[in-house]
Amino acid sequence: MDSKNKIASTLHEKAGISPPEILSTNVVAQIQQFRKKQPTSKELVEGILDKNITALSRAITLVESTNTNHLEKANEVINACLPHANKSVRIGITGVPGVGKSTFIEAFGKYLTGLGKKVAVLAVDPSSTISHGSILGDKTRMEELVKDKNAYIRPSASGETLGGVARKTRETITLCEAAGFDTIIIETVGVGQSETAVHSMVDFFLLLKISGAGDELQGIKRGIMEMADAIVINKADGDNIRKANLAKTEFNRALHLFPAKKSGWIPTTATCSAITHDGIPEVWETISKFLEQTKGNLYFFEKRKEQNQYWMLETINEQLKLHFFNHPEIQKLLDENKKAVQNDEISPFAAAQILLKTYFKK
Ligand SMILES: Nc1nc2c(ncn2[C@@H]2O[C@H](COP(=O)(O)OP(=O)(O)O)[C@@H](O)[C@H]2O)c(=O)[nH]1
Ligand SMILES: [Mg+2]
Repeated sequence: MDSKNKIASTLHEKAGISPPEILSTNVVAQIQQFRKKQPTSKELVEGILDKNITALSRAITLVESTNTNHLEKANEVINACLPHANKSVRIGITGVPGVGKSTFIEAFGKYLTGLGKKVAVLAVDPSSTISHGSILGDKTRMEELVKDKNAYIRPSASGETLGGVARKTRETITLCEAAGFDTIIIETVGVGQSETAVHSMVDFFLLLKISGAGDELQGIKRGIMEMADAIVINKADGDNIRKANLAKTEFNRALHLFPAKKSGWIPTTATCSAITHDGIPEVWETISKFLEQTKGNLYFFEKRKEQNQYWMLETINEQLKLHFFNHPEIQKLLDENKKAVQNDEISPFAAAQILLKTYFKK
């Protein structure tokens, strides 16, 4: 490398040497151009209603932004999209890592686009902020679906809290529906509280399982089984078919021990293989029956209304907390009071009062 290049490269920058002017003017021009290209909320809404995927992706990025200046614009877009949303079925899919969720969604999603449906796949995975990598793994499992022009796959929003990630996914559902997607699939990992959040934004909740060493029910969280509208034993292929059928019987027996659901729907069990596609059409058949029944008894619509109220309250909770904990004075006081509580210098309740009083005086 000659000496001229050395100076031009930021890697070899020496203290006291200002960067070559050409660099900074280029950057400024790029930023200016980028700013100019930022679409207005009206342009975004028009794009979404026009089924323009770039506009949809940009609007989702706006919704996911942690920049408070973007919040207002995001809300404008969502409000304008609301009247065009709602005409869809929202399906939640959960199961522990490795059970085959992504592979299942690839097979199921392709089956649905084959029926002429437009499928959006979203995820609620608060751990993705930490692990970063899981999204890439998922996209390689959904190779066919990624290429399908009637499918749209969006990885989980990242964020500090499950509440934040869940709210963003919930708003993304609205945007996808306005863009003409009629089947929304939301994947979540079978850890933490993310199932509860996803359950409160979907119409149908599907629990994926695999057959284990015989004691199928061990280690399964009661709450998750209670939420499930269907339990599907995946990987029912090859030598596994017999075991999968046994597991199905066991889950079926266990499901009968739960109280009847408000929807009037009796949860079903089935087996499938995301690899051979056996049992995949039957999953859709089950969901169709569920829709017919719950739309017939109006539960479907009531639940969506309830979910809307729930999300209003959740959003208030989340924003209040965020505002409180991001307050500079609170942040300072919080550290001090945490230490004081730890050292038994003040009771937790008294410390909380100091912080809350300071906050509400603002
Ligand atoms: N034999 C078999 N393997 C499967 C099936 N579904 C998924 N797998 C495999 O299980 C592993 C985990 O799948 P993945 O979709 O990434 O699971 P996720 O973590 O739940 O999303 C992968 O190696 C898949 O190829 C299936 O139906 N049968
Ligand atoms: Mg996965």
